[in-house]
Amino acid sequence: MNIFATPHLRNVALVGHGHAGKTSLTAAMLYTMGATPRLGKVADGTTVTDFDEVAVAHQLSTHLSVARGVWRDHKINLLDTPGAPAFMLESRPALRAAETALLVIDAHNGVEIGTEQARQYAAEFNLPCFVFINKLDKEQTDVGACLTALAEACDLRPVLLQLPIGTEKHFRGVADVLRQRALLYQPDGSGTFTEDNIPTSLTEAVAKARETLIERVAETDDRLLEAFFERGTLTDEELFAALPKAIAAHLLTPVLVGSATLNIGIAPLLDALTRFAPDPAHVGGWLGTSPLDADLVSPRHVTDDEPFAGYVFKTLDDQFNRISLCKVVSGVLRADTLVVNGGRGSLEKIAALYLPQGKQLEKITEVHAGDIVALTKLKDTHTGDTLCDKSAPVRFAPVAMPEPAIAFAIKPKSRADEDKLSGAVGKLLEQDATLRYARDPQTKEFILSGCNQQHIELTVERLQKWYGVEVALQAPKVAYLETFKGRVEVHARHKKQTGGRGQFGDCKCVFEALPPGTGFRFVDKIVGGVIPQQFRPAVEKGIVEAAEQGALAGYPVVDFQVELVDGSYHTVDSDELSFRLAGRKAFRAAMEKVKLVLLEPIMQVEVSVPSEVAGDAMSDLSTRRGRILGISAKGNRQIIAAHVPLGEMLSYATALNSLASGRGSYAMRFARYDEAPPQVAQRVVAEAQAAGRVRALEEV
Ligand SMILES: Nc1nc2c(ncn2[C@@H]2O[C@H](COP(=O)(O)OP(=O)(O)OP(=O)(O)O)[C@@H](O)[C@H]2O)c(=O)[nH]1
Ligand SMILES: [Mg+2]
Repeated sequence: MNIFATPHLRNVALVGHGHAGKTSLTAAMLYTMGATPRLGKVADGTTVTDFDEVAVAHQLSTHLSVARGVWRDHKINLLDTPGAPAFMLESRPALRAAETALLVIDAHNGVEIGTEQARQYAAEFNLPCFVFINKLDKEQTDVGACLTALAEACDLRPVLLQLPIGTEKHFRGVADVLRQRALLYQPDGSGTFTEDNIPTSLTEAVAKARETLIERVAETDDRLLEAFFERGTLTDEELFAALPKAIAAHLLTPVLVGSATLNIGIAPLLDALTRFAPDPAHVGGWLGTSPLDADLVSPRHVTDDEPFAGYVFKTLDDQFNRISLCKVVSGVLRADTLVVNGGRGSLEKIAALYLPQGKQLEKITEVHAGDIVALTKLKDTHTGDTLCDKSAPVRFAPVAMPEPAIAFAIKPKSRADEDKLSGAVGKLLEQDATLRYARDPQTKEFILSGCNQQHIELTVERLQKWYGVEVALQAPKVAYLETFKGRVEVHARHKKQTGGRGQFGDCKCVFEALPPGTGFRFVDKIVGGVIPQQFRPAVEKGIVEAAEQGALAGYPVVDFQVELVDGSYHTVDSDELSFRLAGRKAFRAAMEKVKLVLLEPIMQVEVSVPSEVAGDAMSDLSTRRGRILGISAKGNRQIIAAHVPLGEMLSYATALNSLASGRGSYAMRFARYDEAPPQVAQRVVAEAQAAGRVRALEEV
């Protein structure tokens, strides 16, 4: 049975810090639900959700992945997401498609920066959280510390539904706070357990946890609070009825404990999700807009009774097919349906429907509101698009992704690699909404931008492994510019007499520097016909061409004005080319007479670090010639805003990583160009000369 109605669906996004055990937990849940014949292991590359070879090679998830199982008549869609900073943004579309965020915590490490980040994303998408404290078989675990940090750093109201039985290698089960029973597991990973009374060593702690739970639940509802004051407790019925409401209203966060790799505590987690987590209809509706008028709000309710609308939250490429993962927001979608792409207006034929199980697809005939479906062979539908019934078009806003923070130049290793590059990168861009690709018009380099160095490195690895394109990774050259100071008048003449018809162009121009950011301006001041009208634009063209390569270090020259004031021509020999060459000559002559200046790009940088290293981060920015604009506190972190030359930021990712012990992050964008200080200019000029980028002035 694969078709489930909305109330029997649960969409759960597993999110949290890298390495916390999300993929292992997904594997344990799938195995416990009987969806896989064996317990998949990250180390062996046998999990359902870490299927791609780059992820397996690095033992981390690189993109979101969906799998499902059935538990107590409910279908649970699990959206496993990456926690490494390079790929963590992938958890955003997963959270968009889910109704519950399952925060996975490493019991030894406690709440980490990725936990806080995942919590923030969950809040942004308005999702209630469940917490699974994983790895209780590890040494030095502290559930109490996790609860404190969940309350303080994550602003949650955690309530323990279970207590661990035993610690470290003696960890063998969980004590159920609600039912006051002990689940004692076989240590073989089979998930087999027996039920027993709570061990005496834990009875007091479990009784206390139950009291706290009852109090916390009572506090979420005035009527319950009254009953609680009257009777001093709540009935099980009251408790079970109130818990899901309190969770869905973000008033409480249930906390469960266990070990993914030992398969301990998984069945009770699945129980809790089916009993207490909201079904897709709980969110009420999705706010869409009319495709024809973005101001016209068009809400959709998560119910089979409304026309079909779905949101494509992820695109995968398994090298044969493009697979679009679609969240069915409203209506029922059946195979062999014609739908419309709400944003693009194009029609899409949905020939077949599939349920995703990692990379495997299983054909089905229909899906209901709230479910997740995989579609293949869509012609013109991309991540973030809406598909809908033709009779009721709608468009949901795509999940916002921040701009990339780091850029690298990639150099194809051979001609064949260069030919394949654009196509292959195009496919990667389709699958990774955080990647950007462009050709730098100035340096002619192919620029790949992403979240951090690891993101780019693994993308390059994927280019090679998936698409057979080999590229070398280089730090991008900084796009310097040139300008000059002052005003100068030059007279340039291009004359050539070689047998037959000669060439003649002659112009007098005034070059004058303009304020930064003004660009280039050409003013035609010719009076009478000393240069005929049709040749004057040729002078400008010659100057513009020559200005592409400055005399200082070969970078484009900007921010100046040229007045064409005088000149002469020859009735036979003058032509367009002659005046273009005269213009070039004028430019070069002018550059010999003025003071040349190198401009460097300045970036607006925002750095987020734990407060204790904020001082170090600021002095590091100063040594990078940064100007601190401000600093502000955000929880126990400091956000530093600064202007820093791009040339000083190329190795910043690595430096920040060691300075903040992996707990720092930064973003930057272009702010403006500034005059480079002499020592920088000298270095850049020397490098340009060594690389042969500066042409001799007389060479025209
Ligand atoms: N001891 C122990 N190790 C575990 C447990 N769960 C996961 N691990 C190990 O922790 C490591 C990381 O597990 P993953 O499941 O890949 O973690 P993840 O959260 O998916 O990591 P990312 O995808 O990179 O965010 C692997 O080596 C797992 O074998 C556990 O319960 N106990
Ligand atoms: Mg993972």
